[in-house]
Amino acid sequence: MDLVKSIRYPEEVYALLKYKFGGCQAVISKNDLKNESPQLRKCYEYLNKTSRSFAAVIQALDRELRHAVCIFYLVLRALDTVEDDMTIPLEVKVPLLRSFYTKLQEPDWCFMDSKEKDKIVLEDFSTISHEFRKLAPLYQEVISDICCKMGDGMTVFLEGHVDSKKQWDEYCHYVAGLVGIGLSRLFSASGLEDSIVGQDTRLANSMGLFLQKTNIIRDYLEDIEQGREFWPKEVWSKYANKLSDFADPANRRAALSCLNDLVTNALHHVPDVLLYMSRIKNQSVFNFCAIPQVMAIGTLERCYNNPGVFTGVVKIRKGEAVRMMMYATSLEGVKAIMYHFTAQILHSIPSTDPSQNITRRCCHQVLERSCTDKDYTSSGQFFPLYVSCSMMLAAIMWQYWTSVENIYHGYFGMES
Ligand code: IN0
Repeated sequence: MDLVKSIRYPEEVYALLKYKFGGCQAVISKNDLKNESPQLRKCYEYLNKTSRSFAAVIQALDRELRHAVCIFYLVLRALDTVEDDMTIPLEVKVPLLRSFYTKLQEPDWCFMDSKEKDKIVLEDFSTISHEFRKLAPLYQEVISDICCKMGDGMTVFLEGHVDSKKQWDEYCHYVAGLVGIGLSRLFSASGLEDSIVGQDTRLANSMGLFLQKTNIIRDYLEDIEQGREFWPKEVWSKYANKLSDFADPANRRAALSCLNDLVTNALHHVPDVLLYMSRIKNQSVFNFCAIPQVMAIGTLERCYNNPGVFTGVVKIRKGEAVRMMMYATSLEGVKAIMYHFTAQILHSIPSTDPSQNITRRCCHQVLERSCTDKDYTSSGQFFPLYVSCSMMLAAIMWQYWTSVENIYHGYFGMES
């Protein structure tokens, strides 16, 4: 199906085929777990269960970092699962979030009352905490400190709404900025990156804020349906009386104005992201950091001025994602991607948009910082009909091949 969706985009078809036929190894190498303990293997199993695509990027990290980041990710996923679970009463949830970091030191601690899809990380927390205690003390300190701060911060926003823009930054700092700060400290502690990467918390925070703000913008409908309001009131109240009004097609223009206002807010983090990326020296760390950031700018561009945000899920095509991932392996590549999507936003600013001047100014700032000789622009060429038909045939064979492969894996649990 992915190939069919990209059929009109030659560069994406090429990227998908190249990726399938071994190109993925250039970005994501296989992690050999044969010699690792059963508990650590279980942790990687949970990692793959909770996030298939991101798990691959974690496993491609150089050895000294891979396990620490895997455990960090699972511990964060456990904390996040507690925060998200609306079936846990507040009298249980608040003390649990606050004391969560102490559970890392309790060999038998687990939590069996969650109803969330990733509840396994809480139910088998003892396996994760066992591996946590085997990490180098420096890594343990970073993970524990971040969990302590994040758990505290999460309790401030349990009512599920955000008022001012300052509060928006604060909420995103707790759930994502702290992740960036923790990861950066792990990178420096591993010796793979200079100490400045771990010390410059402002830049590390911006890395997380850019990702989380993009998620919040994209997830408008899903959050509204679950009674959560993560779009800041200070912004949406300029355009509506209630945040949920944007879901009504009668308020389309106001909804788009608010959306564009928030996309502009998120875009302001891009210069920090580029500066952070320019300091990363290790190739595996670079890919690990760059992939989510380029996905975010792609998603943000897709969301800009798009009514689809208020009616469903706005997503980038798999072909587009793979193409970006393969391009984002150097600073010049990341700059080219940022430049491309920012230029696209600049060209689609409506002449009636209330934030148009700020958006234009911000886009120009990003374009200035991301100027490079490399070009990510697609050729814009479409295939002739006979080529499209051949591609379609190839796509059908691909689908057939993938389903056979899936059945094979289902039976034998083999990796391709
Ligand atoms: C992440 C981040 C992440 C990766 C690399 C560097 C980072 C620096 C600062 C902050 C976060 C950083 O990346 C993941 C990406 C991810 O999970 N993508 C999903 C797709 C999606 O749409 O959710 C996937 O399945 O591929 C991320 O989003 N978060 C995250 C969580 C833990 C860690 Cl260790 C790293 C979540 C969040 C809230 C943005 C921090």
